[in-house]
This record gives sequence, structure tokens and C-alpha cells, in this order.
Amino acid sequence: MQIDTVTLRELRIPLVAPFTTSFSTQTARTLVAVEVAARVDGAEVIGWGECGALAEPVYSEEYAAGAMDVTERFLLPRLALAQRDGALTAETAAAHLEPIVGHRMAKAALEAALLDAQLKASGTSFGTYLGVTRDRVPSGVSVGIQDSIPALLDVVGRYLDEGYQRIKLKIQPGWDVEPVRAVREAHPEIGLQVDANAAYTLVDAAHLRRLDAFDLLLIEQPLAEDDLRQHAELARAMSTPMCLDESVVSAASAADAIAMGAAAVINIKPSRVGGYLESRRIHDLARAAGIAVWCGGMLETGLARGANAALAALPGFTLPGDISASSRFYERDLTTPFVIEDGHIAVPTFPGLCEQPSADALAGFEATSRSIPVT
Ligand code: SMG
Ligand code: MG
Repeated sequence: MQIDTVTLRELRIPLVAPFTTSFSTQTARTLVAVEVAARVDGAEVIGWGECGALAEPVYSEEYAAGAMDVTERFLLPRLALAQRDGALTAETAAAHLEPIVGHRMAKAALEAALLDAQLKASGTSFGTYLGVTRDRVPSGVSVGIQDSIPALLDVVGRYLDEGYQRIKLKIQPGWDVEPVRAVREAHPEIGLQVDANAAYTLVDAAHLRRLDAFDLLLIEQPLAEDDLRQHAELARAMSTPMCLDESVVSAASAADAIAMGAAAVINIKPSRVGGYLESRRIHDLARAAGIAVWCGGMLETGLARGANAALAALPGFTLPGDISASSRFYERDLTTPFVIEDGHIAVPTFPGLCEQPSADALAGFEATSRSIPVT
């Protein structure tokens, strides 16, 4: 493929309600949308990608403005070189970008845009490209830290009424055992799990063991990103299955975590691991090792929500993902909104990874943009 121009837009989209985790309260999603104007086999086509990086480097070291900068300054020049040799495809992009250390979310967005362009050129849906066999995936929802337990029970009750198949509660020191107990007592049968976003240390092991009483599907990332060995130790001390999010940034780190006993379950987020193609590799190796995976989320817009649903339709994704309806976060999405039906999100059948976003919505949410010729 030949890229002509890449347009990077920083968008700021208000959330329907504040989303509080152990590291921040988000009231809007700031994200970078990547638009690639390319030619594939002579046909002019536009591809779109969404960058998972938040406005601030609080979930990982990446942040939206930094992703725009590294894309323009370092990633696009490498793709320009590659396409001069006629060697650029979505499948080879990651190898061309490998000399740039890290910046996986920026790389993932670019790879997604190339893949979207390629698949749109051939009229192929992402699910077909991946070879999925399911046409819908169960929908889970991530519930932020609330002001009080009654408020939490109210929010959880509303999501269950909407049909969500499992509830994930964000926890942090001071907001863990009691909120989890309250939700479990109110809903003895639901699939329930917790996510700490690295808010604890191994010193908290005895306290975290109290969560074992609530029949949780898993505990996600209780310790710091680089604490693989300590996660393995905590996993041995708890009966709740250990799930890693932030710690798994590649197939290699997934293999290490599995070998060390640090993960019984892996949350695969395409943005965190450098893209959908690396996500599939993690899925494949986890499946071969008998480790369950599920698809995480970074408050995706319609540019990536459907692609996450397609990924989650691979056979190793055996737990419901954080793939909720667009309305969970947004009053207005960039594309046709994704809806929950009978507790599921449909795997899209349109060509590519996403629909063409609405020009009005893009313009309404745009903070800055730059168009960069790739020659
Ligand atoms: O997209 O449904 C979603 C959000 C899921 O909780 C979610 N993501 O650590 O898993 C996680 C968080 C990271 C983003 S918090 C702003
Ligand atoms: Mg998480």
C-alpha cells in the first residue's frame, strides 16, 4: 500500500458521567484519531485508527499529545521509507516501527488505520479477516469508583437492567471489601470481578485475600506494572484468579507472566499491546497455554469498539470483555453507536475495522489537527 497523507486529530469527547479509577477521574475522553489516505492496489481508500492513550500519562506512560508527536516525528517517516521500497502493508508496519522503543498505543493506532484501509479496499470485514466464528460477544461493563455504596448499588442495578453480562468494579485502598460485599450480597449470581489499576502493594496481600470470599471471576492488576514476580506471589496467596492488564504489553511479556504464574487470566487491550495483530498473537499463545483471555477497553469510540468486538469473537476469549454499548460512555459517538442486545454486542460485518466517522461529530469534538504528507 501507498500512504499519501495522514491526518492526526486530537478529539475531546464528553463522557455521560465521570469515570473514576484509582488513578484519575475522567469527565471527557481525549483521544487521537488517525486518518490515513492511501492507495491499495490502485484504489484510493481512507482508513481510521484510534489511539488508546489518555490525555495524561496516568494509565501508562503514553498520553494523547505525545502520541501525536511521536507519530509525526518518528513513526510516519519510518513508514515513508518502507513504502518507498514497496514493502508496506498493515502486517509489516509493526516490524518497520520496531526501532522506535515503546509507544505501543501510537503504533497500534497507525496499524489499525492501515488495516482498516486494506480491508476496506478488499471489502473484507475485520471478523472475516481474523477468522472468527461467532457473530456476537457477551458484553461486560466497567463501573468506576462511586461516592457511596448506595450510589454504587444504584449504578450496578441499572447496568444489570440493561442486560450487561458481568460487572467489573474499580477498587482502590479504602474502596474494596465493603463495596464488593455489598454488590455480591445484592446480586449473588452475577459474574463479578474487580480492577485495581495497580493501586496496591504486596504488603496488602492479607487485606486483598478478604476478596476471596466473594466468588470473583478475577482480580485485575492489583500491583504495579513491573511487579510480575510479586503478582506471582500474590496469585499463590489468593484463591481469586489473577488477571494482568497493565503488565502485559506484548506477546513476550504475556509469555513471561504465564511462565511465572503471575497470570491465570489476561486482559488483552489492542492499544496497550501495540495493535490487533499482537493481540491475536497473545490470544494464540494464551490459548495454547490454557490461560483465559478477555478484551479490555480504553473507552473506545466507534472507531475501535467494533474491532474490539471482532477480536473478542476469537475462540480463546472465554470471558466477557469490557465491550459495552457506546451509550455507556458517550451520548454521541463518532459512528453509528454500538448497542447492547440481549446482553451482547454484534460483531460488525461492514468492511474494515470501523465505519466512516461522521464529519459533523469529528468537527464538533476536534481540539487540534494536523495533516502530514507521507512521502
Ligand atoms: O472501555 O469499558 C471501557 C473501560 C474499561 O475499566 C476500563 N478500562 O484498567 O481496564 C482498565 C481501564 C483503563 C481505562 S481507565 C480511564
Ligand atoms: Mg484494567
